[in-house]
Amino acid sequence: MKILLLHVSEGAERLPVAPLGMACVAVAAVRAGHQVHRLVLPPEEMKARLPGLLSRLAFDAIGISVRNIDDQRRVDPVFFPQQVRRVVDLCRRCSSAPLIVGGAGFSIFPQRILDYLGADYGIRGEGEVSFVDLLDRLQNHQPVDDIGGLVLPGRSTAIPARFSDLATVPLPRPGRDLSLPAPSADLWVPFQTRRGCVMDCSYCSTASIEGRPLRRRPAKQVIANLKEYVATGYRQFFLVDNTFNLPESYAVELCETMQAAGCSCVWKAIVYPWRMSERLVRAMAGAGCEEVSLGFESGSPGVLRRMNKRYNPEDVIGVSRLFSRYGIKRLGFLLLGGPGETRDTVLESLQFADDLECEALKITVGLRIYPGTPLEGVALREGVITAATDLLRPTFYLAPGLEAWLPATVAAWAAERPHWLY
Ligand code: B12
Repeated sequence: MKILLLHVSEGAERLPVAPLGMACVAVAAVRAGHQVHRLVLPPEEMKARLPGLLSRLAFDAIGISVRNIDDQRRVDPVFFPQQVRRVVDLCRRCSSAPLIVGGAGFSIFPQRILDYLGADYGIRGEGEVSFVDLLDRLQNHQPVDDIGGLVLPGRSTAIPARFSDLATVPLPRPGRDLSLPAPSADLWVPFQTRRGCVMDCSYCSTASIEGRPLRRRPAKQVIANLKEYVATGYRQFFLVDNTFNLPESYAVELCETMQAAGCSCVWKAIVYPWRMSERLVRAMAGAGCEEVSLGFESGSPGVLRRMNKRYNPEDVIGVSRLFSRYGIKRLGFLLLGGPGETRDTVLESLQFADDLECEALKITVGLRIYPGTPLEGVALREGVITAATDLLRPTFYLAPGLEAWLPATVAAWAAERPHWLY
């Protein structure tokens, strides 16, 4: 089949990231024998170029990747599906091909987005196997109803998402599968070594995107793929795994194999500040890790418990010191205003973050409420939302009594600390 894959990017002015999710789906479709065209453009350019492409080439199916719903800003958030809906409208005007939607943002709100966009099919969770399965069945005029993760318009029961053994899922290669700008100091190529997250942080949407069971890619495949990027000039990677350090045995194996293979690359990773040994941190430094996103979120034991975090502030201090000792920069994260937050716990967290002396700190005020999370339950019980609230529209939890005080207090602390981002 002749397939078009679309990803509406956010333009250069925002934080640009390469469309890894779409590339994963593209490489799977190509391997299955389909002919795949890809278009990754900001909204205005998409509007200008898509109609011409659709009239020149008759596509048999169009896939649309919906990565982001919003920018998670409580005040004046950007709502991205609006831009995607315009793209859907253009497709409808210029083509009769079925429209198939997937992606991280889509998987959080599958039915709602499918209906909002007016697309024909949706695939929740991993795209590789189910997308190809759907294409094959459409081509052969077979029923599609039992495809893993399939979402259909107006259908209330969704089929469970499919989660594969990653060893069997093809990896995108640079250029051919994942189009990237020329290498530069600002470009951090997204790279994934595992999927799933066994943690259950009260506000997190990851389970609906990647599922809970952790699936790892064999270290040998990871290294071989990294080397393909390095050979084409890309040496900086952003490891998009939710928690690079879990499980620790796999993280150590990856780092030691990378170092032994002489990958000559540098990378950043996201870590969960819990159960990190010196052996792992040493191995990360040896394998080229330059910076970690240290999502400690709070310095208050009570608030951490309400977030379902497994660590306490002492664990964070220990982990942070280890990174500092091995020369790995720490980008700390604070998430303020969740259930149980008070003025005292906010001040405790700000002081805690200050004492950690991370090289940079990102502060978010208010927690985005995602469906199916414990946070949604709290928000319902406290009357912050009702059963009728449309959570697709950026909706935030902010503990009572902090509305004006919290943003002003954070702004005042950040004003005196140029390495704090707020
Ligand atoms: C790593 C990460 C980042 C890194 C990216 C680094 C880099 N160089 O790429 C950084 C920190 C920079 C970042 C930034 C942002 N991020 Co982010 N990020 C993630 C994270 C943890 C992983 C994303 C990833 O690359 N996954 C790996 C790829 C392979 O998976 P995937 O994209 O989901 O694709 C699979 C499926 O979705 C599906 N699929 C994808 N496309 C398609 C298409 C079709 C047709 C089909 C059928 C299937 C399909 O198949 C793919 C393969 O299985 C996710 C959370 C998560 N667990 O997904 C959040 C996440 C995607 N980010 C999110 C957000 C909000 C953002 C920001 C807007 C934050 C901000 N305020 O700036 C920016 C946006 C940047 C941008 N320009 O897009 C949200 C999106 C939800 C929302 N509320 O909008 C998420 C879900 C986190 C969350 N809060 O829940 N992010």
